Amino acid sequence: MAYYRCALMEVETKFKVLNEEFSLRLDRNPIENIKSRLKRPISIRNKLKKYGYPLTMQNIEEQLHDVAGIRVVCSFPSDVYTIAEALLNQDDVTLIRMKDYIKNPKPSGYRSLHLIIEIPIFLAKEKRMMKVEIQLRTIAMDCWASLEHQIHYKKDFNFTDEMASELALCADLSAELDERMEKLRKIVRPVPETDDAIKII
Ligand code: 0O2
Repeated sequence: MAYYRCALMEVETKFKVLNEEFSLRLDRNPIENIKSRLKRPISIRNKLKKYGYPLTMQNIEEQLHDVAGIRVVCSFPSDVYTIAEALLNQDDVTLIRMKDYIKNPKPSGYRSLHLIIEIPIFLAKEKRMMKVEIQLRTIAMDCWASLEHQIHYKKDFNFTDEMASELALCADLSAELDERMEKLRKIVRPVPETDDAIKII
């Protein structure tokens, strides 16, 4: 777990550096907040069991991608892609998997950009490659996901179709909020020409 903690420190620093740089260039903070967490031992055990793997160090490293997780909450949808691309352009970051639940939301309405990356951590006598799961989302996406997590996700309650539709409708409202706020941002703070180099994925 100490190695995963080191990997979280590395990735968190990368995001803080990017936020610092972009806030100078854009005159606003593209990252609202960053939260990191290590998967609890009981959740590690349960997930391996669910996939049918015995609890071994090798299986934890090879079969689980989310032992170390970071959630990056951005201001606007375009910030999510700008920050993700800037991270993935770094030469010590290897993309293992990307799932774009913003372009393709889950049936529940869940939206976020998920990346699994591998980065090196440098110890006294060795270099280890570590996997980290990153969830990037906007404030509106985070608001929906946090509330849905409390009332529905993995909860042992028989949700009716009507209740699920209501949650999906709330997700649509949060997507509309993102869209409208982004439109306003573009009017008030158009991206400076010097930022043309920042391509959207
Ligand atoms: P928790 O409680 O947040 O830790 P894998 O993780 O690779 O085995 P999969 O299907 O590839 O499985 O993962 P997925 O669905 O791409 O992403 C998993 C994580 O995304 C979840 O972690 C949640 O944090 C978040 N997530 C996915 N779907 C939903 C959703 O419908 N609602 C909410 N609120 N969050 C979601 P955990 O470990 O499942 O849960």
